[in-house]
Amino acid sequence: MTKIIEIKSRQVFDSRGFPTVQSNVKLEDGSIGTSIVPSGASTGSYEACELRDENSKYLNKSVFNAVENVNNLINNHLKGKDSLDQENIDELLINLDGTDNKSKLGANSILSVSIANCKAAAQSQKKEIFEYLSKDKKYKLPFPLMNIVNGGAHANNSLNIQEFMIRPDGANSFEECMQIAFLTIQNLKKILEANKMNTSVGDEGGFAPNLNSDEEAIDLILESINKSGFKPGKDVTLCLDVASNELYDGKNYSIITNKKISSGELIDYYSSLTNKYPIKSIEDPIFEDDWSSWSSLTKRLGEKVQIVGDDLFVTNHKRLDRGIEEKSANAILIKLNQIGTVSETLKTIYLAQDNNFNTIISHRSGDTEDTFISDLAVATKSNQIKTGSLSRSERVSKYNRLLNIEEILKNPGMSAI
Ligand code: 2PG
Ligand code: MG
Repeated sequence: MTKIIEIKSRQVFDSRGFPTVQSNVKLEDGSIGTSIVPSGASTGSYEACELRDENSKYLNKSVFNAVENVNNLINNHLKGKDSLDQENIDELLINLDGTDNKSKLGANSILSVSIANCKAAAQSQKKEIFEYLSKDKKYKLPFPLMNIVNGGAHANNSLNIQEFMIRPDGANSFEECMQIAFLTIQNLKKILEANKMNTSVGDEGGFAPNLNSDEEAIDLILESINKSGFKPGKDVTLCLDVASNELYDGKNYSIITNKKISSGELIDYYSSLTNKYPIKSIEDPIFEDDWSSWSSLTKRLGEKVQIVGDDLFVTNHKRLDRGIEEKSANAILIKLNQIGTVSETLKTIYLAQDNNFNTIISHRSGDTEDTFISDLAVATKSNQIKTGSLSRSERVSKYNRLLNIEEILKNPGMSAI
């Protein structure tokens, strides 16, 4: 009864209004799983391939070939296979593609089917997705790394750092995390308004004002934390995603306004920044190929700061293996579409956790109403999730799902549906 009978895909749109792939997997017992894949703007070079058409109708962004691949090749190949064997389904997809970076069928087509299959299987077992995905039926709600100010490739403003985030470390429940983040964000809005600054938001829902420097953004966020009655560094800490690939010109980094600095100077800069401010996490501080500077930074700051590899690891267990060996970081950002299947993503998460790396489940800057990552975070007991600000429904939907899960876990036997 859990055999796949049909897989169907179509082109839909993500939060930037760009085309993306939506797929349904239907099982013999009538269960249906649906998934829509996200898409990044500041992508790492080692990510799995996102297949887009060369077609001027959609400015080379359409995904009709990826959709065709699902409807024909993938549908024919997976029909009749048992949906409950996720590893086998993913292996069949990987082998059907046959390339290292999923460039034949496209990681977007493959991932949409992989996730939709997992959801259909959970439905057939009458389980919540997080329950179905869990190895040991033990769960944990993650702390949100909540975006509050957008810069870099995610906003049309003057800020170099891509994401300024707050983490409500003092909270005792997910609901309390949301309350702390809500107050801080609303107070920042008031502060920006009082300073006659722009309160429109960037791709991930954080404010995107034009400021004189990145440090000014940090000062304003600290002001909003204090105004909300919280203690910076205790109740609320700061987290950054530098997305430094975007700031690197092959030699130097442009992170400080009107100045170019070397990797050594950059490490000194992070050291002074984390001494001055309650910054507890820095993602992609160094560009993706400079492994030795990653190790130097982790050696210098890793005891007190979470050093997160996103573009460095691209959710790929082979790159993570090297990072573990070389002590390049102490945390990994997990994005399903960087690698392309649920099984490979789980493998990377558990490899990281077995080696004492924190795992942070993440959205993409172009995201959708799909909330699978919320379930993934809870199922894998990842202690953090990064899924944007408290605005824009493609971001808020993930938080809402986590609130639902928190309620389900408090009331065993109840269902959010
Ligand atoms: C990142 C992500 C998500 P993008 O760099 O961590 O915030 O951005 O999806 O554009 O790669
Ligand atoms: Mg990143």
